[in-house]
Amino acid sequence: MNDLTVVSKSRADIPADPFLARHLIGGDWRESHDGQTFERLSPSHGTVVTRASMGGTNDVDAAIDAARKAFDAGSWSRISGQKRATFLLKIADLIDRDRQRIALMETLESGKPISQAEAEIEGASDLWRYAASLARTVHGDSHNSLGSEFLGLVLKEPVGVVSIITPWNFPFLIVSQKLPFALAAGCTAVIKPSELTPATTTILGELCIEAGIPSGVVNIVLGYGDPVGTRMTTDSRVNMVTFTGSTAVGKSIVSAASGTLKKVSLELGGKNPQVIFPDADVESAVDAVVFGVYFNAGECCNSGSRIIVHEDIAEAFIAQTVALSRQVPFGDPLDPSTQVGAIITPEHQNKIDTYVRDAANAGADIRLGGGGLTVPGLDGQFYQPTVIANVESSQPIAREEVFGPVLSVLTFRTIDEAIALVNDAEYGLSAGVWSENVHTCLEFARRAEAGTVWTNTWMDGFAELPFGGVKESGQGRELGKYGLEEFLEAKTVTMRIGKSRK
Ligand code: TXE
Repeated sequence: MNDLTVVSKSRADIPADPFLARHLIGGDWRESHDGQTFERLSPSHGTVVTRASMGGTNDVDAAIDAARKAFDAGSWSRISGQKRATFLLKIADLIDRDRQRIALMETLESGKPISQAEAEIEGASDLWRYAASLARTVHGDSHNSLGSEFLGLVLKEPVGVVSIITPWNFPFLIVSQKLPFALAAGCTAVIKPSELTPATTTILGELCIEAGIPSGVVNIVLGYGDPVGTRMTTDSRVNMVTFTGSTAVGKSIVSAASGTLKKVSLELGGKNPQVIFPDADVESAVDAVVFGVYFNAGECCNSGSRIIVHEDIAEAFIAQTVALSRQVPFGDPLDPSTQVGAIITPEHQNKIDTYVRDAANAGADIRLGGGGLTVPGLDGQFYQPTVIANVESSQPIAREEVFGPVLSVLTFRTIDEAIALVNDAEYGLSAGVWSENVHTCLEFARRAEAGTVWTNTWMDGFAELPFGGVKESGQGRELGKYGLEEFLEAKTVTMRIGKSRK
């Protein structure tokens, strides 16, 4: 069992009845047109925790229709930023009020530790507050250097109806990285959460209604990528799709949306490197590496799963990482001490294990973990914290998103070699550098192909700072003023002063 710190105590927090999730369409809670439903089993406790309406094309069509009508009527798009901000602030307060209920459902559906779910909900309400502040900043430019006969105005207008498609790893946070920014811009929305985690987005819909958001501004359709997601990307009444999920589905969304040339914003996967130079504060680096790879059981686009450590300190670094990994409380997600919870589905657990087996067969050296584990008293899937050394950059475990608590370790000798390894990747979401030399950090930050570079830290995020990737990690940015800009179009108004003499 590798001497892991296993938390097996199961608490009796699971509600007796499953959460009932329905579609939110035009301000009404609706069953599916054809009455179909689906269930979500808790990945840690094996009980049905949610029963949800399963959307079909009729349901999506109705939701898009409601969002389109609300946008065109101007009940949201044409009110002042100050009024929109008031609604967003109210929703933030309601999220705070209900944070325990939301966090519990997030944990029950996703298997993440309850402490991490609580932090996620807190982070989400902060995003709603930040987006409220942006709602009052929407403005364009004026150009009075066009000669005395002309004045130019650039107006910023809402894109229109936005389809929001989200994954299961941070359901509440990710919808909050998109929806409040779209609303701040004046857009209306149709949202589809992952079929694995429909509950907390439904709760968010309840809070939007309670806050008094006009009917049709926020719509939710539950169900699968096909047909719900595909319809949301092809319908001509939708102006933009914002998606977080796998690179494969991201690519299919780009081609599906191209039929109507919708704007598409994508936050996709990552295989994020952290380079540890010999002059690094190794204790802090080990601490951050262990946090960065096991957080959310590694089911995290920002997982720091690819360590590139200088060969002089590699063995000591690996030994310390393994020792600290053994102490990470792992098991029952409902226990407040747990830091690594369950894996989202049995299929995903198998996928993680296949990556690890294949790496071992290719000669990599498993220093810790390397398999699933039954946690006493629980009925779900758990994967042991795993550390793998002697990994080559060409191997799938070093290039592909494992999305599990699995750390791959590579080594380097020179900064050029380290940066070549960092950039030898299809992905480009985030990268990290550990060194006490500011010149090394800055050189790394300039040369790493990534949307975010962390220096001497990992995974700190702020509402003010943009987030997104380059290469196959996506396009567009969330958060910060850039997150608002995604949902705005520039309109040029050219005004002639005096009579036209053409
Ligand atoms: O994601 P999908 P999955 C990565 C991670 C993971 C892998 C698979 O590597 O192992 O993706 O996860 C909806 N048109 N990430 O299968 O399928 C789907 O219903 C429109 C990275 O769960 O991409 C869900 O709502 N929508 C990641 C959402 O897309 C479609 C987060 C994401 O599902 C669709 C999650 C279609 N054709 C997984 N097909 C990150 N960036 O953090 C599916 N969907």
